Amino acid sequence: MNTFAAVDLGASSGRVMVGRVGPGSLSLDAVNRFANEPVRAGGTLYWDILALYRGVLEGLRLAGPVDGIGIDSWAVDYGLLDATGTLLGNPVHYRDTRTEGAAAKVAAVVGEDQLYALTGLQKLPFNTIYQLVAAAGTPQLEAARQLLMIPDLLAYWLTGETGAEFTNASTTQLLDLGSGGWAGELMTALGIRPTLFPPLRAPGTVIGPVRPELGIGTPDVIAVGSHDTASAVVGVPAGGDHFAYISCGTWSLVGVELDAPVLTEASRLANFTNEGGVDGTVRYLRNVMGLWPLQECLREWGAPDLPVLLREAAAVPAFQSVVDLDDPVFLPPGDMVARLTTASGRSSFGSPAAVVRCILDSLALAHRRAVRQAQELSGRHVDAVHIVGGGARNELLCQLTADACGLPVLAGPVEATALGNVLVQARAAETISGDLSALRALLRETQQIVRYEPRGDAAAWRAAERRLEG
Ligand code: ADP
Ligand code: LRH
Repeated sequence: MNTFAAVDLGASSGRVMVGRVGPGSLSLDAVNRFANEPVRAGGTLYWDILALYRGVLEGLRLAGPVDGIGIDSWAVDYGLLDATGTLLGNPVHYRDTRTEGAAAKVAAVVGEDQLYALTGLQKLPFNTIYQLVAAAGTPQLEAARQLLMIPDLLAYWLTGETGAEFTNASTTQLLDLGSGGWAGELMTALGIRPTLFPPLRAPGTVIGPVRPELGIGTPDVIAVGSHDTASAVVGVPAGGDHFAYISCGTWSLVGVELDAPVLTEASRLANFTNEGGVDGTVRYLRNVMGLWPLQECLREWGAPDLPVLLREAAAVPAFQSVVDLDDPVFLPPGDMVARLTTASGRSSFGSPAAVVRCILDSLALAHRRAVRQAQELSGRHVDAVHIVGGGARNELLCQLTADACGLPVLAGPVEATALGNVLVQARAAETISGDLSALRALLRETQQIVRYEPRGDAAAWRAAERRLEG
């Protein structure tokens, strides 16, 4: 039996978890959970990276002696280091508006079809490529000597070692899908210095021991699927390959796992992405707005009790309002109820429960569309949908997703990301062995999974979808 610490930073909260792993056994306990609260200062939205690092250090202290540490976080964001290795300012939040207009600047240099052929990535306004183009010419970027993605930055502070873990690097839109290396020519064409990017490292490689002066022992930090969604997909307890997954938290990442990318024009136009997965897999998926609108409404309402609100929402009649959650109007923080009201065409929702019902009906519809498109575009037929992440606790959403997709939903684990993180460490440390299907078999043996059968109201979902496309 070995013990591994998983540092998992989501957009809504961070946590340090301890996984105990042996052949045939796997358990996970939270040792520290902390809020992830972005800060707006001087008109820019930042991550509070030092508060997150403090939460990580406290968690690692509480975890006690471990055999390894793995770090994952949300994608696309980065910190810049100067020539002395000092962080140049706070990392900017991907929901900051600085990237407005950056996509047009990139498109003037490289066509969107060319960019898709090279990188395989969906066009999200906040991809690292657009953030760097938006930051061009700033003194900060001029002074930068190294760019580290968020998990790589934390690993650097823990070990002194720099590098770029592959799965998260694949979300920058600066990685060449064909060669698997940095797309140097693309960077140069866009005025981004290729020397900013450290060498790539694969999940499962040892980054280095923790620096003794941190006072938490000297366990190895091990590269995992450091993009949280890559670790979440490892943590999907599926048998076989005929499954779709929804990694459901702040975002819903909806897709299938493939051996090779899909780079067709139809795929590009549907905005499906080919992100790098663990063990050379491709995470063929689409970003759906997820529980972000709900999180923002809860913030606006002063954090009411979510389970109570969800029970009330379950009693609200279905489809009173549906909105297109793919609309970028929902991306920035603030005024979420007003934006939902406008999009719904109503003058008001009447109650928070009605707002929540609108979000969940709409999210289930978006899940339905993405699961269907993932199958059509990839040719992979699926016979079940796995929901992992915090959204797996939302019974109403799981049931609505089963109904909308006309497929069974298997919900859980809630902490799939931390489990995927722990499993990749445990395999690297040779505590366990096997391919992804062996790791998933261990999850099925040890983790609680709740099954939701689709209820037979397919016509109502088709009608709601038509109303939305309308
Ligand atoms: P992220 O990694 O993006 O921060 P998580 O996977 O931690 O997100 O999921 C957070 C979401 O989980 C919240 O937005 C909330 O909607 C949902 N959630 C958390 N607790 C509950 C609960 N008790 N019942 C239903 N949903 C919950
Ligand atoms: C989910 C996630 C997602 C990215 C987004 C920025 O936490 O990593 O996969 O697209 O954050």
